[in-house]
Amino acid sequence: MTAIAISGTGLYTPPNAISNEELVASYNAYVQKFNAAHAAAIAAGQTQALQESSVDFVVKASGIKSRFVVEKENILDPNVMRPNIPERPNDQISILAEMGVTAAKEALARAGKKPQDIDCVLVACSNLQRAYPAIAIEVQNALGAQGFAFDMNVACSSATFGMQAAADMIRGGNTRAALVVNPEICSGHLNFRDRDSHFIFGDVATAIVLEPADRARGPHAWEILGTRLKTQFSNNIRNNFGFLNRAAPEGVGAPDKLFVQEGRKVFKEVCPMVAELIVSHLADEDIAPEALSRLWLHQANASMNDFIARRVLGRDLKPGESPVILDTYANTSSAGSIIAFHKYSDDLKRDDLGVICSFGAGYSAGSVIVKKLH
Ligand code: CO8
Repeated sequence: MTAIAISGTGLYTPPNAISNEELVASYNAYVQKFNAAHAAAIAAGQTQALQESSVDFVVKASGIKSRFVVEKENILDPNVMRPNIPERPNDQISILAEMGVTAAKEALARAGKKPQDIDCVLVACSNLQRAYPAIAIEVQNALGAQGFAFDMNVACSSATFGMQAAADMIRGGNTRAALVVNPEICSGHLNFRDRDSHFIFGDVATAIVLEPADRARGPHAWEILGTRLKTQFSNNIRNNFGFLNRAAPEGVGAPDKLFVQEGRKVFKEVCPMVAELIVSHLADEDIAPEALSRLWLHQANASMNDFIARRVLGRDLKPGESPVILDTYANTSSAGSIIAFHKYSDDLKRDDLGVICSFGAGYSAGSVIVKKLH
C-alpha cells in the first residue's frame, strides 16, 4: 500500500485578539442593561434576571485566555454582540476562501510544492459560509490548483476526516497530491449572549498538504502510519441553522440556529470515547503509547485534553507532550489540533511518533498516527 505523508501545514491567524477581560466586560454590560430594562418584570418574577460572566470561571473551566477573530468591534459592542462581516460581491473572493488560501500558500511553501502539483482540494470545516458553489472550488481556482475540489463538514473532526479522505484518494490513484483546508469563522455561529458558551470559540484557518511519502522530501514531512475515524450520534452539540429555516419562519433567529451544547455531558461522554479510540488505534498499529513523543489534541478544553492524554499515556504528562494553543486561540473547531501540530512539531526528530486527534459534534473523533520522515 502506498505510504502517504503530510508534507507541510499552514496557518492563518486573524489580526484581532479579544481577551477574556474584554469579552466578559462586554457580556456583563449586556447583562446589566438587560436587567435594568426588565427590572419590573424581574421583580414580579415574570422574567429571570441574567447572571454575569466571569474571567476566573472561563480560565478555570476551559483554559481559554483569549481568542482571535475576523472582526472585533461589533462582537464587543453590547448592543450588537456579533461580528460585522459585510457581504462581498460575487466577483470578489469570499472571506472563507481568502483565509483558506492564505493558510494553503504557507502549507504549499513548507511542503516545497506549487499549486499545480495539487489536484484535489478539500475544504473541511464546521462553518461553511454558503451552500454552493463549494468554497473548495473557489480555493482551487484562487490557487490555480488542478483536478477537483469539494467541501465537507464533520464539525470539529473535519480536518482528520479530510486527511483520511485525501490519503485514501491518493492511495486509490485518484489524485497525486491533496490539500485539506480548514477555515473556521466560529464567531459567525457563536451566541455571544449565551453565558455558558460566549467565551468558547475563535476564528482561524489551517491547511495541510498530503502526498505519497516517497515524494515528501521537505523538512516538515510526517508519514501517516494510520488513520481511524469514529462517529456516534448525539444532540449534545448542535446547530439547527440551515436552508429549511425559511420554510419554518417561527424558528428564524432562535438560539438553536447558533451553536448550542450541553458542555458537561459532552465532557463526560467524549473524553472516554476519544481515549479509547487512540488507545485501540495505537494497539492495532502495534505502537506502545510510551513510544509517542507528542499528542496534538483537539483544542476545546484544557482539562479534557489532560484527561485524554493521561488515559492514553497511563501517567501524568511531561511538559510539552500535549501542546496547548487554546489559551490564545480558544476552540477553533477543526483547526485546533492542526494549529498545535503546525506550531509544535518541527523540534521533533526523524522517526519520532505522534498522534493528531480531533473530536467534537456528531459526536465525531479522528486519530492520525504520524512518524517524522527526515
Ligand atoms: N461565568 C461564570 N459562571 C458560569 C459561566 C460563566 N460564563 N457559565 C456557566 N457558569 C456557571 C454555571 O451556571 C454553573 O453554576 P452552578 O454550578 O451554580 O449551576 C457553573 O458555572 C458550572 O457550569 P458548567 O457545568 O456548565 O461548567 P463546566 O465546568 O462544565 O465548563 C465548559 C463549561 C467549558 C463548556 C465545559 O463543559 C466544556 O468545555 N465542555 C466540553 C465542550 C466541548 O468540547 N465541546 C465541543 C464543541 S465544539 C465542536 O464540536 C464544533 C462545533 C462547531 C463549531 C461552532 C462554532 C461556533
